[in-house]
Amino acid sequence: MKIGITCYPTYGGSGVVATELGIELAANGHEVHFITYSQPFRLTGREHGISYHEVPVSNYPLFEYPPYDLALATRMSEVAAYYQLDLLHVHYAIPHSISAYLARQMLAEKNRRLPFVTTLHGTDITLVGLDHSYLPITRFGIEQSDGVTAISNYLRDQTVRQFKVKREIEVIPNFVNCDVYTPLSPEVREAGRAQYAEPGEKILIHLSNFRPVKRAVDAVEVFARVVEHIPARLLLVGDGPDRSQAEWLARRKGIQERIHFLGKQASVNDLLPLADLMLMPSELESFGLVALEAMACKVPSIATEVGGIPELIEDGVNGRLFPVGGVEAMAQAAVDLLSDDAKHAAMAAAGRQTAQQRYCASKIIPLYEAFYDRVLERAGAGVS
Ligand code: GMT
Repeated sequence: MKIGITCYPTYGGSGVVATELGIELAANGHEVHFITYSQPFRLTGREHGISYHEVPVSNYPLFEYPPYDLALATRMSEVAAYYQLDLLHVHYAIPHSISAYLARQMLAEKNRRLPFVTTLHGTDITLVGLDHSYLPITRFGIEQSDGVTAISNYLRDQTVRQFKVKREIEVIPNFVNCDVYTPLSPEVREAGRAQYAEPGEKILIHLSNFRPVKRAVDAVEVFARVVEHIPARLLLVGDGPDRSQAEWLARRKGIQERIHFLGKQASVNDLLPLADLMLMPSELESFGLVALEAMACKVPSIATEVGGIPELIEDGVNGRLFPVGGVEAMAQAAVDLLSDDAKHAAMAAAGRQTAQQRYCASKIIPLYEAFYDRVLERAGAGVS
């Protein structure tokens, strides 16, 4: 198939999923065209079977707000026509499903069909879509899509309940390439850990876009309690609005020397397996992709019992779950786990098993391919 993919290409889970999906689809022989405002950060631009088409947004003095959605729709329709795309797959409902809808209408004028699939990721529904000004258009984008998927049962149920959406939404969970996200050999791991920690110290990691919903500050709170009992370091990966508050708290607690702020990182498959524990204290996660990536690397998570996380993490088996803000309990659990090698090893192994058995790319990508087939069949478009 020839598939156009649109996503937010910068830091964020939906962009990561969209990019990894494109990489996997290209590896399966499909032709993939990314149509985004900048190159997705996990792409090098030289991957076989993948092309990147930038969306230029003109800015005239008259435009106080440059019309990105329209520029995107135009580029989508151009790329679809030039490269004979079979379908578009947009990640994150707003504004991508609306731009895709416009592109589909533009091509229909020329008697060309361009079905589009929308994948819902989370904040497009739970935050943005529920903002009153965006709700009707988000619902419209969902209803008009030729196929809709959600990344967890939680998100599907929320969408149906909050948006009163009538159409069918298929759950296709997020995935991880278990060959890329995998434990390192002991030698490589030790060498990598030595960059950040002294021998005998534990390494905790938090990875996010540092938006308030991620509660990165709670990760620092948990870590501050852990280091009272165990020699440890914290890797904070990513950047965003709450980073300076996290830095300020680290200094106030006098633990700044123990925390490495690594900023945005293009690839994390070499960082995650260096850690002993992932901290994901989010206010809400529709899925919690970083926890899955960590699990595949045999790094258990201390996470919150919210949204779709319980679909991924079974408390006490392949990770630990706590109420939002429960930093004392999270720290206690972290100390328990880091002090008990056998318990830690069992949880790490269970996490890897969960990733392999339920979320490996090799299991999930065929679900997308089958979904595309059904959408194309319904749209009567035929695959070129
Ligand atoms: O909140 C984010 O990190 C960004 C957001 C996105 O769409 O870019 O993430 C959502 O999608 C991820 C990938 O599907 C999920 O793993 C996250 O759980 C989800 N975030 C929330 O629901 C808050």
